[in-house]
Amino acid sequence: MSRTALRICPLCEATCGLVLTVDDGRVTGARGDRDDVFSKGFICPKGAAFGALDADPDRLRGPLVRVDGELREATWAEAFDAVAAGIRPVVERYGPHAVGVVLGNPNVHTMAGALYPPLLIAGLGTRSVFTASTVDQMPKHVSSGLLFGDANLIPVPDLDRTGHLLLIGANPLESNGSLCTAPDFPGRLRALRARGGTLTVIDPRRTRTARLADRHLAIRPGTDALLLAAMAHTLFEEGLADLGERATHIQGVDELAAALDDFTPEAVAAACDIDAAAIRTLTRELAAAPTAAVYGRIGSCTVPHGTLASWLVDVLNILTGNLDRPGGALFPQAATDRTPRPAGPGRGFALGRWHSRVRRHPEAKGELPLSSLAEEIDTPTAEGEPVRALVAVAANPVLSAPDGDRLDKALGGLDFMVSVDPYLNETSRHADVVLPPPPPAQSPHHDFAFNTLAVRNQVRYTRPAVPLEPGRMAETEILARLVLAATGMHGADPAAVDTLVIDQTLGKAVQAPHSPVHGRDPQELAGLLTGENGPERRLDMMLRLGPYGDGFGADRDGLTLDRLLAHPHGIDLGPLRPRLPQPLKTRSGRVELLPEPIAADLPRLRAALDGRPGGLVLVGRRHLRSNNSWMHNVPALTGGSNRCTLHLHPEDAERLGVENGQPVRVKGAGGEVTAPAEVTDAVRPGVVSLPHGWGHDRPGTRLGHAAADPGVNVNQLLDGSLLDPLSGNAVLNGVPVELAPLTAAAPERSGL
Ligand SMILES: Nc1nc2c(c(=O)[nH]1)N[C@H]1C(S)=C(S)[C@@H](COP(=O)(O)OP(=O)(O)OC[C@H]3O[C@@H](n4cnc5c(=O)[nH]c(N)nc54)[C@H](O)[C@@H]3O)O[C@H]1N2
Ligand SMILES: Nc1nc2c(c(=O)[nH]1)N[C@H]1C(S)=C(S)[C@@H](COP(=O)(O)OP(=O)(O)OC[C@H]3O[C@@H](n4cnc5c(=O)[nH]c(N)nc54)[C@H](O)[C@@H]3O)O[C@H]1N2
Ligand code: SF4
Ligand SMILES: [Mo]
Repeated sequence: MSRTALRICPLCEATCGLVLTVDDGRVTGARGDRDDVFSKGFICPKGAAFGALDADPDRLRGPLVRVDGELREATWAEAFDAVAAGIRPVVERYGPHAVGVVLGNPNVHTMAGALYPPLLIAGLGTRSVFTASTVDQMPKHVSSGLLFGDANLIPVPDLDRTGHLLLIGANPLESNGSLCTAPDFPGRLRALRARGGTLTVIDPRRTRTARLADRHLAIRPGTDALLLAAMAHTLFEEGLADLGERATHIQGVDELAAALDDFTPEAVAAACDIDAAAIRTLTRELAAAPTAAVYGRIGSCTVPHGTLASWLVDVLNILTGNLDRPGGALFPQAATDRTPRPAGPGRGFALGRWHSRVRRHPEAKGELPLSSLAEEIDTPTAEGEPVRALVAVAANPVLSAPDGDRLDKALGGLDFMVSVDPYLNETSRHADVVLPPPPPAQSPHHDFAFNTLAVRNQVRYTRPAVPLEPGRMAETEILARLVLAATGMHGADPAAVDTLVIDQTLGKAVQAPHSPVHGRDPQELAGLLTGENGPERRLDMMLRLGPYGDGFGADRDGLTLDRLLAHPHGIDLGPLRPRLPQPLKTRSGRVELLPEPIAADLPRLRAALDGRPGGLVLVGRRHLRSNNSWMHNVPALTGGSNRCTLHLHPEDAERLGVENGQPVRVKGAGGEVTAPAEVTDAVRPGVVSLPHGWGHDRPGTRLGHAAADPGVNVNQLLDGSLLDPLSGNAVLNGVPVELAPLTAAAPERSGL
């Protein structure tokens, strides 16, 4: 029997609505949902391969528990018994910080990942928290925390209305966008150009996005903060700064102008390898555009001045009057956001409330750098305990983080490790217990994270497209049981976890004067919640307390889970709207343009003015049919141009005597890898590029297809010491490397 079912795609940040074809409980096809209020039918090759990914025979079907050194199939009860028995003694003997928590990227793509990890961390009381954010966007969180008082308040370019987009270190034609949720990002960029707008791309590679642009500047990697500082400087120098209507909500303009005094276009030109005249033109165009948005992503974050670059992106939006105005960069308002409180001073954003044990890295947003995970496990110090037990949820840091070999070894030395992961891969192979979530078709979906970053306010929820197979456990239940097992409540009813959250949240809401439920009885409110299970009741609660909610009856037309379920293609909540000053949580209640930690980091940027790196530097790249480390096991998504090759410019190839296809040894501070050369002028001279997430040749994994063409782990070139100091984010781009061509017959065949 063939039927269709709706499912929001969880495979990248674009969150497209899909129509799945289901035959006998198996997904046999996927197409874009033309009625989806947001994606309107768009689909990419990854979404189209949803069925193949869902049905990957290498997905684990049940839990694994290590017995006598070997992972064996076990019952769920045995698996959670083993988790409790593994974690509790470590907490009791060494304290909570000896238990590390590692959260990977797919947590932002599942409901479970949004709802339970915060409870796990709070319940354990551990400060040993590491996530994919510190190999990704932590600089943006820190800059938003400092500017706006809220690390999660990130302005998003108003793609559909802007007249001018300056796109820095992002390649949405391959990535489909990031920190800017926009189904059919490519189509939206084409529409920008079609309506007479301008697209400028800053990227050391001539990417597919750059080819679409009016102008592409191939900057020297790692120097964007200098370029952006020079643009801000030019706005002041040429009298082009104009804060517009929001000026009353912004402080620190004069101090900012003084702080950027040295960063003239002429001063930065050599380091960036961009003409001073071009920088001035870029700036004048940005200032002259009727509306404009500056947007930076991976290439602007994962660099030595990631926080400064992220800050300067918004500084430019602010100085050109484009922050918080239609066509500029605005703050989305998601349906599950907290009830908006009245505008006014907040608690501000603190950095470095505690530090990592070994190298004293400051925490940011409650996290320590993922780059320091290995040393926090393998290096004893006089003070504090090493991490001895690890909970990894949807994380593959052996491939995603610097120096995978060291981490691989460190994980092998843990007292206990549990992985919540569908695959036995480079990281989960070290676990003593592996808890596999069901495939995506069997999971419900709502985008808690990405709706706060979407270019249009909208809300969608899809129930599981296919019922849970026998023997499967929903990921929400897996994580609820994991929370109980890890926090000394092993065996309690997992529904109690949701009940506890609901009671606490409603208890607080009724006390908040600005809440629509102020003064009501929390038990009565809890009784009003609908939903088939705990996670659905929590979603209902968040929707009803949220900015569009019914306030539990206060607004009859407001949002509830029932109303959302009656709209299976979602509910459109309109274009992004100006919101200042309401969401600001700085101590001043205003946008603080020159926060102290930023000012204190500017001398480091000034020192970079003299930088003229002579040697080769490495940057990354993404391929449309791939996603980080976990989609190389699907035949439909591999092959063709999706290969782990080393891009290098013809001039560099000639100088080094490298021919197309020849194996090349790449050496970095953390190690070396060998990959075949792909000579292409898409990279600028002096820059080589390797994609990440490859290196599937370790023993003990169960990734049949990926292991057949494993590629190499680019992060082995890093030793984990290069960080953006304010955010603890790893430097993954602009990393110095050396090349040595090998003859095809050389023994080093890894990655070929
Ligand atoms: N050199 C270099 N390194 C990089 C990057 C780069 O650009 N260059 N990019 C960085 C970025 S942006 C990121 S976000 C990180 C990603 O780093 P990670 O999050 O560590 O890696 P992923 O490959 O996204 O997947 C993590 C794990 O999630 C599992 N998984 C997939 N679906 C689910 C699910 O539904 N539930 C659960 N529980 N698990 C699931 C996968 O099997 C995989 O083991 O990598 C970073 N590393
Ligand atoms: N197909 C696919 N889609 C994905 C992913 C994937 O792995 N594959 N990963 C997802 C994840 S987790 C994320 S975070 C997003 C990332 O989304 P994007 O940020 O759009 O990702 P990239 O395609 O890596 O684009 C980064 C660009 O920065 C450039 N770059 C490198 N160094 C510098 C520099 O110093 N300065 C400048 N200006 N540019 C530089 C690189 O050449 C590259 O083109 O993509 C998401 N979507
Ligand atoms: S663009 Fe992203 S969300 Fe849309 S179909 Fe492709 S992978 Fe899925
Ligand atoms: Mo990411």
